[in-house]
Amino acid sequence: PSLRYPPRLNCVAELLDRHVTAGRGAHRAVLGDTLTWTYAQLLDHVDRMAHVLRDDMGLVPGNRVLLRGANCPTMAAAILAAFKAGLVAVPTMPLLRARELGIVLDKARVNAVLCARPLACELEQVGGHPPVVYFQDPHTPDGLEARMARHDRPFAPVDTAADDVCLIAFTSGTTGIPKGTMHFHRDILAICDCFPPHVLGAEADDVFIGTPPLAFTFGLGGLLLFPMRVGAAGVLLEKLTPEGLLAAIERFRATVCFTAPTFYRQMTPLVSRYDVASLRRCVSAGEALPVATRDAWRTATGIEMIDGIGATELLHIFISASGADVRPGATGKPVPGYRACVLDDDGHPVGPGVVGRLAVKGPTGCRYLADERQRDYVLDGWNLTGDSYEMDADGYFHYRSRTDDMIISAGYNIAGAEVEDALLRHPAVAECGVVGRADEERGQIVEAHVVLKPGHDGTPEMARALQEFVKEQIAPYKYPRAVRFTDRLPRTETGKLQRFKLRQS
Ligand code: 3UK
Repeated sequence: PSLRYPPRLNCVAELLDRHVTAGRGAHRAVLGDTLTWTYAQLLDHVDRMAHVLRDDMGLVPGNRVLLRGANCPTMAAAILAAFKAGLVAVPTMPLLRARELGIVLDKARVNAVLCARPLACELEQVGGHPPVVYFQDPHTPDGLEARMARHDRPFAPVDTAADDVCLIAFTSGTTGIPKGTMHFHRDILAICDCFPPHVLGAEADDVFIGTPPLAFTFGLGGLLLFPMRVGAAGVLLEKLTPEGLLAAIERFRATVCFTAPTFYRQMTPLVSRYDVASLRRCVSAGEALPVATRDAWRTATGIEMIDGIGATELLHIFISASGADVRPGATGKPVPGYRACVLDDDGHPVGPGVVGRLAVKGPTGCRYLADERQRDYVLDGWNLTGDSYEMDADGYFHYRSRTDDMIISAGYNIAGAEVEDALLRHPAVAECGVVGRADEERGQIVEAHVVLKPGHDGTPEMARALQEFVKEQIAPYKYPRAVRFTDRLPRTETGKLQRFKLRQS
């Protein structure tokens, strides 16, 4: 891909204004539960909001504005308005608690907040927070909607540099406190010019849909930036259930879906009740995609899923399957524009068939806020994502585990994902998570936490059956010596298994 951008660049001019200027203003841009905005209408909302941010709230380029809201067209417009006004958007996950919000406000040195009224409560518990304007609050005279009504002039994109920061994205943090990562205007376009054209073949008549919040860069790219880059439409819905997403795919005739493996698993048994024939591409990210999940989805829909590994630090997906080039069990190959290799503990590249640390280089990269461990993530311009990977002889990259989640039992390295993959093939298993539990004799033992499908009981016989089942499929020493049944697994808002909680349970 050509990733050359002019030195002065405001990404919103390219993603939004350009379409209206080129006569595509009447094309649908964002689709919500109750409202649809064309590109022209989205532009109008973004410009009014940008005026509020600058003229009413007195924000100047470089200021940081924290954004809080569930996925909806207004939240999308708020992010774009911040970019357009030369501000730094700091979107936050809707479920963040007051304590975490306080950390984000503090770390990102936020100057002002735009917050959806239904999410006001946690914010109000943070002492000394910056000034707030609420949206989804049409009857309050100083709410965002009332303020927007008073501005009807166009807003010219602020003349930002291509490498001015426009976004601080916080990691979802499966452990510990959230880390802030900075991204530039050109990064926003670069992710749109790598994955979507090469892997999705995205075009203007596509309709993108999915679950990840806009505050998670998986959702920001997949549901807003990618469709806008090609003049397509993005569906933004709050709090989707598996049934809700299937119904929405049918209702909006969605063509490209973005969600996490667990959500695909939950949708699979329900698919036949909906018409999802419009779907063309299904992207899975956030954690490894088990072969059993891929197979079940293909059987139910006829669609070969696209697995992609992305990271907040790199903004979006950098290794994935591409079109028909899918190797089940592998994530795929570097997305055009990116390079990847596997390193040993001393930082030297290893050859095919050897497990090591994944390193990635490309147009986007990790820039933590000043106080973070930049040195741990970036080495010589290579990003170390914290994942253990293995490349095969054909150049496909196979995920093994998070580097610090590798289970070491009686001297063997065991990747939890491989055991999970085996368990998920069993007809009684709905969800599972495999972790290492401290063991006096073996150092660690493999422990499986299993959610059974309805109609199955977590009896000792079932536990033994699952153990035997795993032994038949993978090297027997990897079988879970402990099996615990549970009703649900601890997951983040982005669908990631919280392994540390399983280890503590
Ligand atoms: C893990 C995967 C195996 C991996 C993300 C797409 O997940 C995203 O960002 P986060 O910062 O987490 C990054 C870490 O998550 N991971 C993600 N995808 C996969 N592991 N297979 C996968 N397909 O450990 C990675 O280092 O929350 C995903 C786009 C944007 C994103 N921010």
